[in-house]
Amino acid sequence: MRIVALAGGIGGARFLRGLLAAVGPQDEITVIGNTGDDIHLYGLKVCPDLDTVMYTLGGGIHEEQGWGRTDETWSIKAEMKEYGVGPEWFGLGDRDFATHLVRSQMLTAGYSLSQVTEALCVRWKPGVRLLPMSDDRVETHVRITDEQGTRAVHFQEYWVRLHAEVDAEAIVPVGADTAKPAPGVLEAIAEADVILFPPSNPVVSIGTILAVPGIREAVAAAPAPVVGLSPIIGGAPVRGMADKVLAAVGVEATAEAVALDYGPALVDGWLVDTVDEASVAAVEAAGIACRAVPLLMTDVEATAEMARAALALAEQVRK
Ligand code: FO1
Repeated sequence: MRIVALAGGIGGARFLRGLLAAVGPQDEITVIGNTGDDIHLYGLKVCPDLDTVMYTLGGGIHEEQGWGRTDETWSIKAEMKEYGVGPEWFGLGDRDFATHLVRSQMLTAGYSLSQVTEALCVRWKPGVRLLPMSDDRVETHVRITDEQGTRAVHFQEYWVRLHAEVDAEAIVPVGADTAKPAPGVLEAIAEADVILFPPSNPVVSIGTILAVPGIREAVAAAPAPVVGLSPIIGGAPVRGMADKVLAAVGVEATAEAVALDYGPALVDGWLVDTVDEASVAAVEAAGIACRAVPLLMTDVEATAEMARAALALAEQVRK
């Protein structure tokens, strides 16, 4: 079976680990990763979501943190601080730096981000084909108003420095409107047997991938069933601050509202957590098949069970 999953960072990566445990060796998984969180620092290109997927599936992730490398050291960051060079709020460790150096060196030499990602995966062997959503630069910016007035900040500044404590007034994936899907993205979607939306952020992760012209259309037109898993449980994000960015796009932070926002033109099936069982009828009434199953990714086996439920629902809604 050919499975395509659209994925953001921590939530997406943890779901994919469960998916890999749920499928067999004959199944092929293509992951289309969000690159809207990418940030350029010290002349280096940092791709947090691609790296989180790569490290998580490749066994190099810092498990408790969910991002960055295990057994990390921080000499470079300390040295930068001595030079008075920031940003201090963004934690790039020494081991992680190596990834950004290799990536940036290859990009400067003329390789595309998809080629670089493939090369990095030779080391990490994530067990999936990891494709960036686009080789073109896309950067999510967030409009906020604070004591400095109304301005746009990079998504990482909003998320990491400001902890999403200021209201997000607008979320703009800068560059997405002219970006092209990376090679292989549209083909993978068209040829998939199942398309999954993991419990990633519906606005800044899945939403940004869908904002690349052609991707939303390809998913909607794909013959494969599309099944999503709610990132919202009991009215709150499982992790992260998805509710803050959902408010910016006028969507309530409920499992039902997120399903309806994707809509029946895009998703055929939707999984909510058992605590949200009461929303199943409303989602089904909107034309999306819905089931309530445990959606807490407490360990790999619990996550594999979620993946099995998503694949089973896909079979039930197969056109
Ligand atoms: N998240 C944080 O909360 N603080 C950090 O300092 C931080 C640094 C960082 C460096 C590399 C990387 O790949 C991820 C990093 N993250 C950090 C995670 C990241 O900000 C977000 O969780 C994702 O972009 C959202 O998917």
